[in-house]
Amino acid sequence: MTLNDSVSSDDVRTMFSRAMSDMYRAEVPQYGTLMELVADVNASTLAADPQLRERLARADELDRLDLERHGAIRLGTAGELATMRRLFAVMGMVPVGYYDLSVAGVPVHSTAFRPIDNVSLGRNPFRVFTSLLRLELIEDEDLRTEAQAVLERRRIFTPGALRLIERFEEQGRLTRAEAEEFVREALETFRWHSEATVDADTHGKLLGAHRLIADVVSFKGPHINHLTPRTLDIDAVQVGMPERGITAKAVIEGPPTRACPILLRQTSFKALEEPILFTGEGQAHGGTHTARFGEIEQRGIALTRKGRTLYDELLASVRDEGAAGSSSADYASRLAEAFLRFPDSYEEIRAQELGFFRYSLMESGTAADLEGMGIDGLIAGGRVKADPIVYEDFLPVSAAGIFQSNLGGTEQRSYSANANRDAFEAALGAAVLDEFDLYEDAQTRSLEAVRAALRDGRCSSDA
Ligand code: OOG
Ligand code: NI
Repeated sequence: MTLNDSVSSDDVRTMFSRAMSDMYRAEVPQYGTLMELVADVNASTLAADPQLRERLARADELDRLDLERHGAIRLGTAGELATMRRLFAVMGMVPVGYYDLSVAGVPVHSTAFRPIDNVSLGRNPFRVFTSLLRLELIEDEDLRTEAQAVLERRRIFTPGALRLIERFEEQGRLTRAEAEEFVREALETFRWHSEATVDADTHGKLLGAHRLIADVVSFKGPHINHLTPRTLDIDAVQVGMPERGITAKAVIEGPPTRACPILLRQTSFKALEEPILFTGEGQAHGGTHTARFGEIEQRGIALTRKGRTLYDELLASVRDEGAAGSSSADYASRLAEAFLRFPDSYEEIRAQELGFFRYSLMESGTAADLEGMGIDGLIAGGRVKADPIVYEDFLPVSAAGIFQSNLGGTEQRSYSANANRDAFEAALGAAVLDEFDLYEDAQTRSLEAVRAALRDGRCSSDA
C-alpha cells in the first residue's frame, strides 16, 4: 500500500459521520427538518455577530460547524463495548470521561468516543455517547438471566467490519477502498432493525423492568438513537421547532442563556413510535417501540475543575428546589437567577480560572515583552488573544434529563449511586481519558506556542 491510496483516520471519521447522517435522515425524517432549522439559525447568528464569526474562524470551529454532530448508542455486553472501542479507534476516536447515570435512574454507565487532538477536532469533532447496560441492576433474577442469554447470542458487528478493524490494527491505516468498505460495514451495526430478538411477552417484561433495558435487549443491534447537530443559538432553535412541526422538550438542559456560553445546552424532541415485529409467528406479533429521537445542542467554553464545581453547585441548587414539578418558565428564571453567581465575561472567567483558553499571538514581539508585560499585559494590549476552548464532552445531569424525557417522561426508577468506573474500564479493555487533562494540555500548549513565537519574533499564525 502506498501512502497515496491510504486515508487518514480523520477522513474515515468524516466519511462515517456523513454516511450516518444520511442514513438517519432517511430513517427519521424530522432529523432532516432539524438540520435545516439549525443551518438557518447558524447562518443568521453568524451574520448578526461578526465577532463571533471571527473568533470561531480563529479557533478552527467555523468550517467544522456544518459537519459537527454527536450520536448515541447503548450496548448490552462487555464484549460489545470492547469491540466498539476498536471500531472507533479506526476513526481516531478514543474514550473520554466516565458517566454514571444510575444516579438518575438510568441503569447504564457511559463514555464518549471522540477525537482528542486539535487538528482532528478542527477537521471533524464527531462524538458518540456510548452507554453500557448494567444488567446487575435488574432486580428480577429470571429476567436478568434471560436478558443476558439474549444478549450473549447476538452478533452486532458484521464479519466484514471485524476483518477491517483487524486490518487497521495490523497496518495502522486503511486504503481508500478498505475505508469505504469499512464505513459500509460499520454502518450496519448502527442501523435500525424492526425485527426484535425477543417475543412480545419478553419485550413486555423488559419494558416493565425499565424501558431502556427493553431498548437494549430486544434488538439485533445498538441502533443509533439520536444524532445531534450543533447550533450557535439554542434558544432560537427551541422557538423555531414548533414552527416547523417539531414538539420540543419543555426545558433546555444545562446552563441558562448567557452572553458567554459555558459547557453545553441541549434540548430534544420525542422519540418516534416505530413498528416492530416480535419473534414468534405472524402478524399478531407486531408492536411498537419508542427509542429514537432528535436533539440539538449549543456548546460553550470548557470549564476548569473549579468552574465545573461552581456549575454543579449552582445547577444542584435549582434542581433541589424541584425541577420536575415547576413550570418550565419558572425553572428557566430560577436557573438564570442562580447563575448570576457565575461570571459572564470571558475576562472574568479567565481571571478567576473558571474556564480554559487558547492563546494566540496577534503581533510579533520579543521574549522581553512577555517578561515585561506578562501574558495579561499582552492580552490587555491586544497583542495576544485568549479564545475560549470549546467543551467537547457531555454532562451527566443533562444526559439523564435527555434519557428521561425520551423514555416517556414518567419513567422514574431510583438506583442508588454506584459509579463503577473500574468495572466499566475492565469491560472497555482500556482506561478512559480525563477530559480536564485534555483541556489543560491544550491551554498549556497554546501558551508555550506564544512564548516560542515571541522568542523567535513570529506570530502564532505564522507557525
Ligand atoms: C444518551 C443520552 C445522552 C447527551 O447528549 O447527553 C446524550 C442516550 O439516550 O442513549 O446523548
Ligand atoms: Ni445526545
